[in-house]
Amino acid sequence: MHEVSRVFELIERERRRQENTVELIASENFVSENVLRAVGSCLTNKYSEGYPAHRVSGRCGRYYGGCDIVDELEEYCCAKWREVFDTDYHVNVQPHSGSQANMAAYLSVLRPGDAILALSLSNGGHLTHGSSVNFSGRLFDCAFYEVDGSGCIDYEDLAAKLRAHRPRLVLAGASAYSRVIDFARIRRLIDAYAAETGETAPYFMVDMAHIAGLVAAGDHPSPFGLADLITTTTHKTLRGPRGGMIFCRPELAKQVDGAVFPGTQGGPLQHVIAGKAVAAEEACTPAYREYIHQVVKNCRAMCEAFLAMGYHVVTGGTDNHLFLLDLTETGLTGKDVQDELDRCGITLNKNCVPNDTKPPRLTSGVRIGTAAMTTRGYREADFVRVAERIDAVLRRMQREQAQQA
Ligand code: DSN
Repeated sequence: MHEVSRVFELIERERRRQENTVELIASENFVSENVLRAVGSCLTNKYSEGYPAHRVSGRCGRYYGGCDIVDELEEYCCAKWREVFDTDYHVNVQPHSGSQANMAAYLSVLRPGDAILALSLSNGGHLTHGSSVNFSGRLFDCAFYEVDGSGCIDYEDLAAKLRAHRPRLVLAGASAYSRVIDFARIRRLIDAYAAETGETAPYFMVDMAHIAGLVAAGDHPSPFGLADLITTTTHKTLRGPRGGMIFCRPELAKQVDGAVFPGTQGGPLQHVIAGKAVAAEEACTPAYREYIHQVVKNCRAMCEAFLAMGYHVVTGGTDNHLFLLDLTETGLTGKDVQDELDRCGITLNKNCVPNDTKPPRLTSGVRIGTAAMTTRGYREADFVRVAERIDAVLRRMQREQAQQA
């Protein structure tokens, strides 16, 4: 009993922290009461390894009794997500996270040792896109395309590296990139490469975890119809519970399902699948589309405020829900700024900027996102005020640094 009270005391403290801080972490959001109810429901008690029996013909169904209701729930969740993205792609809603979704997506079409081409982590990519310290870099032979001098994806570098590395899978997607990713252009580059070499085209995978909400609302070009495999998390701009999903062309359905279970996971989390289904219901509403439009408008307004105050923003602006402040000229590290803003009630994260000379534990930049505070009702003027508050903190830090020198 004592331990239980301690846990709820900590949850209450975290609830108050979330309520009383300005949340600018680009990958976070605040879920609805209904998502919380679903995730905290009795579904957490249920084991359901396998898939609804009739889902993929020839598959085994579930390995446990009592699954009729969760079968219906999982089918419903899949149908709603297809509706959100207006797609006939197959979807698997069982991945426990974005990393698990990526792992299963890779293993559905690749063998260990196969080559992958992805955006480098230091230029906005993700740990699971081939970093040497991650399973992806250890299992696969990874090469990376980079950004150009303005910080935008260098599509010519991508084309050159396709030829140099002959990957079996090309990955697009990022966790710190503020511009539109031209999925159609990457598709064309892959097809041109295949036509030129006479080889089978590499698989095209998109990890749309950050921008999935924008894709759903029509604020970012869709990868559906272009990519073979699409992974996402459900908790960022999609504003659902923490988790992952994989979409794929129907002909890859059996491989993807097998790579999730039994390939990389055991029992699915049906309480989280229920939360994902609620998030999908919410994402189908006009109110959600309005919300995402506002996220993008807020981000642009805040970014322009920083530019007007003389700050350097990577790529010079933003098209989505986030941007990167390059602090190099201030002499401050991303870590010091993150820590100081934490003390001031503003939460964000340090982030590498292109060609960063500082190590990842320090960095020369911070990443700023508007999804969470837009959920809290912030509009353009509120974000401009937050930018001014951050500016005041950064100026004070610079003064203090100059006095210490
Ligand atoms: N760690 C997440 C982010 O903050 O972008 C991505 O998984």
